[in-house]
Amino acid sequence: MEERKWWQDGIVYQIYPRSFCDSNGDGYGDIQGIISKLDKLQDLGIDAIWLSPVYKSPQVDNGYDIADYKAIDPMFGTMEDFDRLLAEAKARNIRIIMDLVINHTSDQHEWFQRSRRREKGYEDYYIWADKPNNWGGFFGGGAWDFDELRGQYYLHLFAKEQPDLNWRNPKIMEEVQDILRFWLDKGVAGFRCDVINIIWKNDLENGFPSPILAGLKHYHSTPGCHAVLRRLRREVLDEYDAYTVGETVFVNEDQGRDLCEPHRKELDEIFAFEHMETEQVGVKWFKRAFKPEKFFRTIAKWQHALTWNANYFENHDQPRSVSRFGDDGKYHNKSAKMLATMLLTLKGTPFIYEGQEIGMTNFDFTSIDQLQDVESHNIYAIAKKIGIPEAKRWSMIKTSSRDNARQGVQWSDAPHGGFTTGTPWLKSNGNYETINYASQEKEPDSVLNYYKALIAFRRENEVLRRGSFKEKLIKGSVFVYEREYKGKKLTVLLNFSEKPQKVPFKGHQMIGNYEKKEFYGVLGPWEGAIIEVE
Ligand code: ISL
Repeated sequence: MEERKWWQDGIVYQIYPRSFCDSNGDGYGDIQGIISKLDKLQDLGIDAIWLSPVYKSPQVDNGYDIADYKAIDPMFGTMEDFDRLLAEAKARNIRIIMDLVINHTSDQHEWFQRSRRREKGYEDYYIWADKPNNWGGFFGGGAWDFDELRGQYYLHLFAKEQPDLNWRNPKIMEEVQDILRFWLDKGVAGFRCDVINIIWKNDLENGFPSPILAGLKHYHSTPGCHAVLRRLRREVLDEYDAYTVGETVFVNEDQGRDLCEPHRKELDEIFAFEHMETEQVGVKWFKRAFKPEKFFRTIAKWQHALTWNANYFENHDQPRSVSRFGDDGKYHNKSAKMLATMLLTLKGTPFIYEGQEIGMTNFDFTSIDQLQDVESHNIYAIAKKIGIPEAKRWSMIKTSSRDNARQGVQWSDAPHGGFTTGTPWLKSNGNYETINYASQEKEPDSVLNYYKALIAFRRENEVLRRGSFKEKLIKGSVFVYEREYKGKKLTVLLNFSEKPQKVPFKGHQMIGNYEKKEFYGVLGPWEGAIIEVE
């Protein structure tokens, strides 16, 4: 009997806590809010929650700047709340996966404060230099800032309040192992590892001059990083049979394989980015029209590249998939369901991002002041500085800002979609009266009920959970693939357009977003169907 892990049969649901559900009316989502919705998540049929950071943080990057890895930020609640969440989730067979951010900390972390003061033992916790190199940061601009107190520059690949840890210092390995044990002893199931393939810097040489991430080569998927991952796994994670999924930026298939193929004993899964970048021209701020065919080819390539995939179309950094790959107007319902059909039928673990299961859409902001994201504001300012006209700047932000996915989850048609009874930290989306959880629970034909049906279908269907993947047709807006397990087969047919499409397949429909028993060879607008080919 081949050994199966829970995550090979399971579905993961990502919660971005500050936007999920506010229980106390302060405008920010919190842990009690999450607990109050666990029944709904159980009903949806998920197996695990990946919790974006809830640790103590000054929230410059919404918690991805951690000031204390072993404390809960008061904004989200207390450690008692967290323990209760774990227990309540467990009672519903839902695991909790924590977000592990170990490339950097907050500048308010005690380690950084001590390092600035050159306190004994802490001098080398971060990457200090007398002279900065030419590396650029992920949020635009340079990657170094001067610290007056220490009289040296420090490296920060993200916001200036997020100094990079110095993994060459063996103390960092010790500290992180201790943090892992702290959470694993509580009973968490594993970790989603933030920008994990850039933690180890080979050297601090200048990178080839480039406006985008000069220096990447010097810290991208380095041997040092692989060594760290192997040690974390061997020395801690395996002891708890813990699960890891790495957020691995800019990886090609070879680099991806090296990070997560089983024999490497590093990560269990990776979030590759290539399928999320097919409309990009260099960086996400410059986009061309979405071409489904390119998207399908990229997905198919990665399905073959890895033994096991982490499949996602959304997260807290990406625009909403129905607005991006589907049609959030006339075909909102159909296209959101079609995307669900794809997400839940690819080989690998499906990741659903909060609100995706009701087809939440991109934001409806009208000015930059309504946005909060540090990255959006940085990029907007840089674009202004280099003379990009206002209209273009705004369209860059509109299509690509991370705040597209960060508006409060729309639970009902109450003010602010029922996300909060107070003033939400980020303006709520005006479409909550038509797109919300409560009404979709009642509506048999809703996106939500389709997710539930598909998830239930998948749970009972080992071909979907375990089968191989083979593309059968990739043409224009049509994607057809076959899954096969122990001689049993099924075929998934998708139409990424509102134009009907003829396809050379017929058969009995098992499930789909158009109600029918037989599939006769024509895909309707935004149709997604799973059939047994005759
Ligand atoms: O936003 C992005 C993708 O379009 C990236 O540049 C993103 O910053 C990168 O994927 C890293 O993301 C992760 O680490 C960041 C944090 O801001 C993101 O929210 C997190 O997912 C720094 O911790």
